[in-house]
Amino acid sequence: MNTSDYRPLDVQAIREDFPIFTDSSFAYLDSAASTQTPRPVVEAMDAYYDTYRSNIHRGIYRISEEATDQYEKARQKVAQLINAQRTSQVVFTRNTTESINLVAYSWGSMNIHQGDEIILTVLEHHSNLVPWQMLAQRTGATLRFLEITEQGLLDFTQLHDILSEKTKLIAITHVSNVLGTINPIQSVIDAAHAAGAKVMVDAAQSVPHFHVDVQQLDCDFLAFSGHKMCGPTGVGVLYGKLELLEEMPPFLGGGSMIRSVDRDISTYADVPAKFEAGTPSIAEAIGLGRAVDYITQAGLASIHVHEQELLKHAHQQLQDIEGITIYGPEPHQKAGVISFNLDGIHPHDVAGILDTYNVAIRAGHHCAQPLMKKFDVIATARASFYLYNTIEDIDRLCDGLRYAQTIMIRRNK
Ligand code: C6P
Repeated sequence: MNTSDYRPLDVQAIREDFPIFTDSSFAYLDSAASTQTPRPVVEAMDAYYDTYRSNIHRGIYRISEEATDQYEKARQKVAQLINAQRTSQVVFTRNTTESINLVAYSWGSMNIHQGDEIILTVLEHHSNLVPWQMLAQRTGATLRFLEITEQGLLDFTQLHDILSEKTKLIAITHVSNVLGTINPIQSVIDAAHAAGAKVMVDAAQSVPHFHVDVQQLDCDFLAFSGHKMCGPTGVGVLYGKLELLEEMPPFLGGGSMIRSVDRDISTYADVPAKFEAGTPSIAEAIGLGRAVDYITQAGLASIHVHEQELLKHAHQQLQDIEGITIYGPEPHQKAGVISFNLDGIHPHDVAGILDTYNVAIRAGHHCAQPLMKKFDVIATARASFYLYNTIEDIDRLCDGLRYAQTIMIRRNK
């Protein structure tokens, strides 16, 4: 883990940037679903709407040039964040889901054929599963799955059994959104490349939380969402190796993605424009650029260390609650997510009662139904952390869980 920019976070100062935390008793513990937005990000988008709102890449006038400039600067910031070699390797999409679908349709239609194999893991979010199922159904390819150990760690030893010359792609999440497990993706990428396969990394839960360096990893594709890293909804990122993006056909056709258009045929723009058909999410991309500044100023290593402290405290405190089952590995093997269940109380009831206690968590299958089946549960409760969370938030969660237990015992009498 790169710790070069580590310094302790000033969490109280950070919280002041988020108007929602004016209510200091509000414990927002659902950042894995979507984070809160700091004022500087909202202000950057307001500045676009108030002072230079216009379309990009087409206007020959001042405010349109300003909008184009800010949009492209946001791309540069994202490229720097993940250490992409070139800015053009960053494609703006709507979210992680769209980025993965883009690869499944575009790269998949050229490179996946009958009899080919795609390796996934049982930890995948539906966004990194369903697009590959659809591709397999279209092409006659087969999906193979890496399982996990009882502790919720990837069973890496299996990879060598299922990796073969038939494997064309491994699609793997960097961090599980349910268990928080940090997967050993460097080893997976190295093994995949040795076998001639490409790797798509779902980085929705990693890029916001610690340094991710695409050149060091040597991954072929990587996807993440702006709304999970203090940015707005409606903008996401696809990173790809340039030679792959260049040979891939477009995903959506329309304006902005063409070089020239005739009645029967068109030629296409260079990457990334080839993959950005139509008017993009301009304000949102600008907001994402500001969000990248925001989390970079806080320091990705600082965010990671802070989340580790919260996780350790949460594990210690939650373990003391009677009838609790915690899913997933030890804090040092995961990012800021903790899933659990309380004996005899449905996780939806847990979340509902916690809401009355001013604590927001997520409950459900977390768009990871195969993983729920693996643990033989239909749902879990999940608390997830980010740079603005405090030890007090976790203590409030634990108090709220005890409160939920007393209420349910009373109700069931
Ligand atoms: N997980 C959660 O509460 P989108 O919706 O496209 O921005 O992100 C999809 C996605 C893909 N991969 C992982 C690992 C994810 O965690 C998510 C989103 C949210 O866990 C919403 S279901």
